[in-house]
Amino acid sequence: MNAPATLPAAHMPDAACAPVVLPETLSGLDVQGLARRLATAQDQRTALAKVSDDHPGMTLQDGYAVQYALRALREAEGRRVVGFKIGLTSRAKMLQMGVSEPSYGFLLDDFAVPPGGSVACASLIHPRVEPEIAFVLARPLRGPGCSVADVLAATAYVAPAIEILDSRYQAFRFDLQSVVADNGSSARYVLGSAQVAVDGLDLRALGMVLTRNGAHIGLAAGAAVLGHPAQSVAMLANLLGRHGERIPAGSVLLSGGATEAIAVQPGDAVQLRVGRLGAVDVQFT
Ligand code: OOG
Ligand code: MG
Repeated sequence: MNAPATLPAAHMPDAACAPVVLPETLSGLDVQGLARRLATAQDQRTALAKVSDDHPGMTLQDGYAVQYALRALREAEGRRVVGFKIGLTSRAKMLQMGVSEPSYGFLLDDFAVPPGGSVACASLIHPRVEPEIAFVLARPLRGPGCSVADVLAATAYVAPAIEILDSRYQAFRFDLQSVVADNGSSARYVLGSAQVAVDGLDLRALGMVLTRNGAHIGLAAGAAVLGHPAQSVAMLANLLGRHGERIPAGSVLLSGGATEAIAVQPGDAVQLRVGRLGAVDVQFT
């Protein structure tokens, strides 16, 4: 594995500047109330009806207004944003969730699970795992106008990653505006210890093999994610750029599940192998 020459301190991005996203149809009071409702659902592990049930006119921008309010609540608790995830970037995921557009969310410092670590199912509502390719940035990225080449040039390294989702909505049922409000079902992630530079690596052709207790539960190639996982990161930078936000150096970026997400339960041992990036494991108790 060709280790990159200089590595940023992972999980220590330089100062992020969270914008305020104004709602379109919701009142400021609604936005704060929904953000608190979602934070409480997460803290108390109780599933809610999707937020658009009570606000049928709410738009995607309203969803992001709630997500940014949720982020402000978490930051006020002393938690730090260490990166972002983009989701619903593969056909498999769009079909599974009935949503046809990518969306992004933030990753907090305490979402990170060490490779080989364990996650208590009781700490979550109904966890699912996804096979992903993670990017860690050496340099900041700012949309609009970010391309695959810009992403690859700004990347310190890539690593295999298992994202652990946990929708705060009953039965993982939602529409795009509701899942965006719920921070894209973000809960935990496990980054493999491989730190592979992208030079000479064709991310599209990397095989991704997800197993649970030794049995195959997902098979894909990097190209399952928008044709190229770096395309997905470019889209993330461009979507964030719309809200005036840049992605700081050192950020961890999850490019999206390459297969359907799979439900897990106590006793499950999950492994993801990604071509030359090696393997990452997580246990559920
Ligand atoms: C929404 C999050 C999707 C991905 O990688 O596609 C996601 C969900 O399916 O709950 O993280
Ligand atoms: Mg994901």
